[in-house]
Amino acid sequence: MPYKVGVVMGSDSDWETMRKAVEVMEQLGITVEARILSAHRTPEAASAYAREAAQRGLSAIVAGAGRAAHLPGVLAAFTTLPVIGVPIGGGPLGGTDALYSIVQMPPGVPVATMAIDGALNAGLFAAQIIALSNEKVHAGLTEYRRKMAESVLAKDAKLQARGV
Ligand code: RP5
Repeated sequence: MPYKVGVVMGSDSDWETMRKAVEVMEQLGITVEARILSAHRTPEAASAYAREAAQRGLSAIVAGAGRAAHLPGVLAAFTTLPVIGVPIGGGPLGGTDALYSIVQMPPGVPVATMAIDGALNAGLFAAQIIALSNEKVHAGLTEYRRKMAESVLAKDAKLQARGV
């Protein structure tokens, strides 16, 4: 599979959330690499990762961070690859700090910001980018949607049979 996505998180404590992005992309047959890089504590390693990402063959970067979550924006500053940001919940402000830090990028350097703890959607969004030029991933996403609809309809059928 020629397409590779980088999943970067600010701390190992972000993994339980970010693993959802990794898992859904792997289910769709996308090669994923995961890294722990901090915008504040390892700024040089984080910027080097973003600078080298395109030439290393990455198609997109999913970046999750909590609190003063500058990681997605810093990565976006060093690459023109699409960067998808995941605000990690928790902490005294419940993740709204991370959400605002990630979503309010200045004009010219976008980060596609997901919901707080929205790592699953981040993985799916990266897959949708790859699906533009990869029929296998496109077919996998179509099947994912079909199964999702099927499961909602099955729940509805159960409710209808049981009554309210
Ligand atoms: C942790 O601090 C987070 O969940 C997170 O990702 C991180 C932010 O890292 P720095 O870039 O501030 O080091 O508590």
